[in-house]
Amino acid sequence: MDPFAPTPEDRFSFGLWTVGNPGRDPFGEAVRPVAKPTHLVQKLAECGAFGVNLHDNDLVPMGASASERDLLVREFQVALKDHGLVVPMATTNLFSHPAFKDGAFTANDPRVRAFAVKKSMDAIDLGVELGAKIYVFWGGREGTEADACRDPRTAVARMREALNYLCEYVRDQRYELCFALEAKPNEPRGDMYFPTTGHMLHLISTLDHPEMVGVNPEVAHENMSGLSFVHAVAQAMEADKLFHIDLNAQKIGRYDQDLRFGSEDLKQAFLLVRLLEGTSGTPRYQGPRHFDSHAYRTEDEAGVWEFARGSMRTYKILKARAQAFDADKEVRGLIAERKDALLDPLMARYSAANARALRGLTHDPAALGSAGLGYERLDQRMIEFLMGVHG
Ligand code: GLT
Ligand code: MN
Ligand code: MN
Repeated sequence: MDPFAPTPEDRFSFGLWTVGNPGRDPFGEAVRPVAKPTHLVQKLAECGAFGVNLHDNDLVPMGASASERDLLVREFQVALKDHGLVVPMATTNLFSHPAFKDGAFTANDPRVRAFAVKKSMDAIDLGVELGAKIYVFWGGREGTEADACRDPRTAVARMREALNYLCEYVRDQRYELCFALEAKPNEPRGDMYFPTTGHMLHLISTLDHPEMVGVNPEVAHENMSGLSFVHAVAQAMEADKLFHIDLNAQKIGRYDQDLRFGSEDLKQAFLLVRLLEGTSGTPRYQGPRHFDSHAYRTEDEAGVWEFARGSMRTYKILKARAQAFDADKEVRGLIAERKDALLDPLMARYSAANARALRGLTHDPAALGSAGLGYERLDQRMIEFLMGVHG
């Protein structure tokens, strides 16, 4: 049996908009036909994914009548059942329609904000009907080019107001649903509000129901800012706020590339999988492993499924490499946590007595600064595990 073949326990998911991406970009037309959602469900199941995620309009076009909507939803549900796929996450498209050109929840026109909240309530109903337990908010148009158009503090307040409103809606409906906020620094807007996962984490702490809301960090988005994605994810995990994750790849400083997971910066991808899978003994991330990326524009449909299989395969190979790395005796020795019977209790918490005792100690900064830490050795060993030399 292929040890890297995906299983439902891996919890791999793709968006309809990812494997359904026809390859359109700002400079060129679609290169692949637009596939039907039911076809994508069938093909994803064949590839070994467990879940499929969607925006409201990936399934139900804007302006569809109630009966058209119901028919599309029924067809989709039959396909899910026939092929054994679930919908772990759903989201609203609040960025494609011209109505959202000035933002959705933060737009200056109250009618746009009202429409965005109504569209979100409808999309939440749809997501819940399909079984989604996680609802993502990516504010694709929440930002500016002409920044004088509003005080940025107003944008923050409007975003909070909309999220509070929608949390109350979910509670009122007694839905079992949590929200995950996705940050991005720029593109499609010149500057976007809440540009990083850290910004989102703070916003969450100011909401009426912070317990319902977490984050959905995306590799490419944090990378676009030149920041460490692994650190952002770790901070979210430490705060129990990693509700969802968007896996892909990205070269730093470029446009949003949404490349196949692991196809760039393998070291970061390795450290990320190690963190998510808890191979060093830390708590494991329990949510879906969602791939928010698409096949190269050079590909036909066969290339799309090659891309999907490759994403999952790379994840599983990296997981095996991380397990081998963390089981290595030398590595364990190099990263073993040092305990200090005197200092640890003294430093655990401030008290006047502890501070006095700390002041009474003699420190030898020269000795502290002179010893090497062995991190060259550690990092090289990691690279060798990553390249498959050991384990
Ligand atoms: C869009 C965006 C992604 C978001 C999706 C969810 S839509 O493809 O680039 O990062 O996660 O709204
Ligand atoms: Mn994303
Ligand atoms: Mn992206």
